[in-house]
Amino acid sequence: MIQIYHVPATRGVRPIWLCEELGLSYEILPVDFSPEYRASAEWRAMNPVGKVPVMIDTDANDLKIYESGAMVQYILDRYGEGRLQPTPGTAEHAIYLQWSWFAEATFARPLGEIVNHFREFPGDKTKEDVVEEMRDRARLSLDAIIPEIANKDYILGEQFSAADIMLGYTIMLCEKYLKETLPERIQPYWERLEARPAYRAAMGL
Ligand SMILES: N[C@@H](CCC(=O)N[C@@H](CS)C(=O)NCC(=O)O)C(=O)O
Repeated sequence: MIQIYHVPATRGVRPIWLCEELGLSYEILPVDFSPEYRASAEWRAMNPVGKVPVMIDTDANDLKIYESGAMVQYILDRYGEGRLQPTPGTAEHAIYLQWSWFAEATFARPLGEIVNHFREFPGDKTKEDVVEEMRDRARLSLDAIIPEIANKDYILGEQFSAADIMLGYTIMLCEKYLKETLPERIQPYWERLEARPAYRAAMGL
């Protein structure tokens, strides 16, 4: 059984969305998201940097993973039976990996900095120029996606893949943390993703 320690609408959405797409059973274990609990010895034993999500696979010696992208890749490789990713070692798979990593390492990073900034410098201490720089970086990542989805339904082509799950979560963050609506040319892609029953289930919608 895959267990996901999760806080609603946070990165645990990615492995949950994937389990829903693949029809795998999983269990959600709620986590107290307060800074105090995440700094506790109990939670640091689960995740040494105090973040969520954490995944345990009880069918694999209680294997524990605490990076959402690694969870997605593990679930695909162990339980996916070839679905939702190209064949490993091919050029298509390299592009799939690129977008999966891009989603978290490049695209989500400035959005995470916005969240951190508001937490560390609330109210009058907020440095608008820092936040705006992070918004610009996120906009640049959105711009990088636009030509890729111009003539296709999903990031790899006509087939939905787990790279769309990785990107979809980050686009959802843009909706929350950029002040403006998403660029018009991203909208059809995003509407396609957010309409998926598996996404809606993972978000509790
Ligand atoms: N790269 C990690 C990022 C995890 C992460 O930043 N999680 C957020 C919630 S979505 C969190 O726990 N934030 C609390 C904090 O950073 O203090 C992943 O993809 O799992």
